[in-house]
Amino acid sequence: MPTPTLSNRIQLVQGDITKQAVSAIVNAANSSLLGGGGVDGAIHRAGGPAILEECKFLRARKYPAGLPPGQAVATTGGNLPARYVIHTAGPVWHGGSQHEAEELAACYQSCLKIATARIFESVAFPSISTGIYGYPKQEAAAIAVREVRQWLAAHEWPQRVVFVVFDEENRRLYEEALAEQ
Ligand code: AR6
Repeated sequence: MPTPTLSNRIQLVQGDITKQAVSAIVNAANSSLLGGGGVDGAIHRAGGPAILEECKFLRARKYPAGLPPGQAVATTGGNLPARYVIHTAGPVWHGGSQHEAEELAACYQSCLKIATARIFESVAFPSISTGIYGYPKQEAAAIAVREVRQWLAAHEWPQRVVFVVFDEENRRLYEEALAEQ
């Protein structure tokens, strides 16, 4: 079989991340790990109570002060088509001077690190921080694409990354970021 090129290993899909049949989907969570709105709410609704149970356990045992910024942790995918959920808490946008870009990049790296260590075949990412947390979408897309490309160039696993965008604007911005760099 020919070696897949980097661009073959990255896909862009517009739709609902909870429907993705991948090894793991990433949740744009918050440090409490106890659920919320946006994609976090959608994942817990679709995945059922097993995800929240594991999140509560992790919160109590491993992260009593909350999941630190830029870190990630995996749980079951419950009833989702994806076997696992990787939870990460993106930065809240405060204008860009409070290390938001570094923190967002760290989120992507931490999720990918878990995927590599656990030999996940495929991972789907939402556009972390670009909803309720208010991160400018164009900058966030550029960081997402840059971090995933760098990681895949250096690691065999995950073999495939899917960017799942919800809205038309993000779809266009990711298309541009993927075409550009
Ligand atoms: N599939 C894919 N993308 C989605 C979906 C979905 N089902 N639903 C929303 N998006 P957000 P944040 C997109 O607000 O900005 C929660 O309360 C959405 O259009 O979900 O990181 C958490 O608990 C946007 O582009 O996450 C935190 O408190 C992107 O997902 C806080 O929100 C992220 O939007 C995190 O805020």
